[in-house]
Amino acid sequence: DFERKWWKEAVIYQIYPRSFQDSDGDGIGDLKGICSRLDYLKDLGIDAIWLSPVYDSPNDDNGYDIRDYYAIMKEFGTMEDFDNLLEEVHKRGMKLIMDLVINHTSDEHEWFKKALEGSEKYKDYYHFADNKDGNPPNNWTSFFSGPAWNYYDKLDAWALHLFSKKQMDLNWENPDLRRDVIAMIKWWLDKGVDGFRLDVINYISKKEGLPDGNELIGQLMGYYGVEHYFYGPKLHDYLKEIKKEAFEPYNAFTVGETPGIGMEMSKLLTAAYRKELDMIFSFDHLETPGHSKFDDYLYDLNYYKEYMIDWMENYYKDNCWMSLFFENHDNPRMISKVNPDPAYRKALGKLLAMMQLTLKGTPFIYQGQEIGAVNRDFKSIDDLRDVESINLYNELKVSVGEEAAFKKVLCGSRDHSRTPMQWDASENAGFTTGTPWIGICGDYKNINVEAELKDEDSILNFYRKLIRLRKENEAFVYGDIKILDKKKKNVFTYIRSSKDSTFLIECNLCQYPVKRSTNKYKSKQLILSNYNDISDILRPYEANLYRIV
Ligand code: ISL
Repeated sequence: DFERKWWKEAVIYQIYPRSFQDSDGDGIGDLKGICSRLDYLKDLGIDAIWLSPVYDSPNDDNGYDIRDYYAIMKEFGTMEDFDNLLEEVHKRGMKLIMDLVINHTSDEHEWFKKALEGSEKYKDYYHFADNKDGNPPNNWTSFFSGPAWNYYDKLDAWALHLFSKKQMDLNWENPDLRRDVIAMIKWWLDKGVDGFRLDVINYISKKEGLPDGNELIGQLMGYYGVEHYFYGPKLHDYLKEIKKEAFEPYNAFTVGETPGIGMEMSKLLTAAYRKELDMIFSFDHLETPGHSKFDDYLYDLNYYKEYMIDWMENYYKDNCWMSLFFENHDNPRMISKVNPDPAYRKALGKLLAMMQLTLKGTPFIYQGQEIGAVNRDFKSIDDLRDVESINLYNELKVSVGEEAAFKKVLCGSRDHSRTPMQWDASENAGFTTGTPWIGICGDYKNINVEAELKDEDSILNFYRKLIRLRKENEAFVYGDIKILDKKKKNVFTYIRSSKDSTFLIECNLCQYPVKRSTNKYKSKQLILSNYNDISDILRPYEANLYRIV
């Protein structure tokens, strides 16, 4: 039996503010724009909104490089706009979750500027190391290409950045830094925000002395040093401290972004009695084994099934609660990863919705996912904006040439999911009256919110129906889950049940017809399907939801 919590029952929607809705014609989404779309989200059935960072930032990594935690990015509006947004969200009975980027700050943050001016106090807020022989202090590499160290002439010292050259890692060993971060979190909680998504929170504790990364691990992963910080020695201590000092007194919700953590460590981060985080994002289901994000391959949903069986059966045992997601602002669109053939877009988009909203856990829908958005047809590197993509391109082109480099970058570029939200068929898809900061997807005339709302059979309306069903039936939230025919390839069948109802879900995970295995359940009533009728075989990506009567 699970303790009831609003965030277990909620359907959460991620907004990437830069690309959601522009209100002033500068081509960049903003807070007023978000405000104008709240009724759409409420109507969809959304309970809580997670906003990617809206703090003041020079935008080297679109707001994940924060210059001032106490100010709003000027392109997005003012603090007044933020307060107004929060009020409007609450008025509609929804909750607002902020992004908390506390592994690093921008190099333009005043702490870092003071450090560069020579302040010993603020140098200790970051990982500075004196220059010894002209080489970086260790072999760690950045996730966004090249070494993880910048050299600063004036100080004759190096400073650590796991991400871009302008995202400087904070030194969590320093109690003053922790005190300042906690005060900042409380400042936002005092405003009334309901919770946080904690950016790469599992990276905050680094192994003492910052030793060299293992050569083999580095080669295998493509990054050096990860083993010294992805699950650092003081991670649990720091999380317990923030929870006790900031989150708990406000009853604030937290979801940690924790790449590479695996199930057992996830349990240690989220088991309720440990008082660290409420949920985490585990990413291992986003690529099939042996593949990474920039590989050119198609995702086999049988792996998703395998992964989910494991988590459904083993994670919940220890009183943990799972987040369910296919997309976010760091990944290409899931439909395109599984099958880019447009003939399957609709069935596949609905199949993904079916699994995400009927498996056990809290669904996070990423903007555009609900209308079945697909990857962009970028034509050249000039169309891309993301620092990760551009750095990778520049690194790769030296060895493989421009064309091959661009092709590889396109496989995994984060820009696929960062193009503007497609609201209608008007110019610029209703996103802006100006020139969008990144090109609009060419398919917006067909794939947009207005058209999908009108079409009873659309992916969007499928989401709406599923969300409603989830709200009306506790079986989908707190109910048990039992997976059937685990070994049967290409079908994913499971039962959700609570005291008062039992549902059967059957999915075909591939583009070919497969034999159905649910005929033994005689007295069932079809509630929702991505096909119009029932046939004796399961058609490509067919997904059916029945009530067992
Ligand atoms: O997308 C990735 C690289 O291919 C991931 O490694 C990603 O960088 C990682 O999951 C951390 O993501 C978060 O922190 C980054 C930021 O760029 C991402 O947008 C954010 O979600 C640094 O703040």
